[in-house]
Amino acid sequence: MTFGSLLPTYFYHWVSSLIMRIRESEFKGSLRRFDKILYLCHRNADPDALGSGYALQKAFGGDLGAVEDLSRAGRSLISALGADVIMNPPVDGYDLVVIVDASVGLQIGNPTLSRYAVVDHHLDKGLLPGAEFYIQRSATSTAEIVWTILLDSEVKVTEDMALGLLVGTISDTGRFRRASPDTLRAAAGMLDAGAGYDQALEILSRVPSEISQRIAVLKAATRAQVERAGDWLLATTEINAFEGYSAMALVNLGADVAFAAGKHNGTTRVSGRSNREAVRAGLDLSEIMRSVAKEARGEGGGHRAAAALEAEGEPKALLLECKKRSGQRLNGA
Ligand SMILES: [Mn+2]
Repeated sequence: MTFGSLLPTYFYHWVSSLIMRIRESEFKGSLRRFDKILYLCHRNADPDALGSGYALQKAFGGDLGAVEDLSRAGRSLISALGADVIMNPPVDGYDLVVIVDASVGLQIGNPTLSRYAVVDHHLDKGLLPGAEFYIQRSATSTAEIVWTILLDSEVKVTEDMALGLLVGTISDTGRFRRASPDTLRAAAGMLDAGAGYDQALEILSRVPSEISQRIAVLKAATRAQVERAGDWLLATTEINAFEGYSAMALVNLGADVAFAAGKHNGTTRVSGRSNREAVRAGLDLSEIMRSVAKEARGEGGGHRAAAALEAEGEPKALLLECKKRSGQRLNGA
């Protein structure tokens, strides 16, 4: 009988999880056993995941991949960096998969992984027990952990690597609202390495870059009608393209709730957006869109603060109905 078989399983897992946990300075050495490496980002990959994965890929070699899709800001970062991201990469084609910015299998689509590592700032246990090694500690972003890995490995950090990490840091800290002293020290290092703060903010900007989009949004604003319902400002507008952007722009200009409607091949599309205060007051645009659409032989849904519908009927009538129900909801009727 071996000594190991006398130990309860959970104790064995606890001990082995301690062994697998490594420091940032040990990351480079831990990769040495593996040839083909994939840095894998979670679903709807954000700038923290992609910027971190990109910097690791550039520093130590390998491929960068993501599951299902990229977030809007993630896409914007990838095009600024000119990075290649393999969507839904075949994980069994790699000797090691390094999961970046996630610790739970579901977030990476539960693939069957043979050998993998984790680098993350979320504190879920999920994937840790089966990992070859991992770095997991509380930090305001994974980018900060990766920054320390690069410094400890004495890697030459290029401008692009620093920019990716800076955008990740800015977006995960809510533009430094949740920054710690460590966050700001890391960000200063990224700036020293050549990342531009203005460029990082531009990558995260929600202002549409296409001229057609900007024209549509400006037209939507000049045509907007604003109504006051109690303490709430409700805006409606008609525009035959970029309804979602237009509604969002009206909220950014000061409306609590905004709806933009346009006609597309005989059906009308309405997009709605609201600010946080309206959601906190109980507004649920997905429910409003669903109910308005149902009465107009259409379909609607989405999220509480962002929803849309497509239905039969004139834009004006549908906008009026959306606005009326929002006002009633916000004023407790
Ligand atoms: Mn993150």
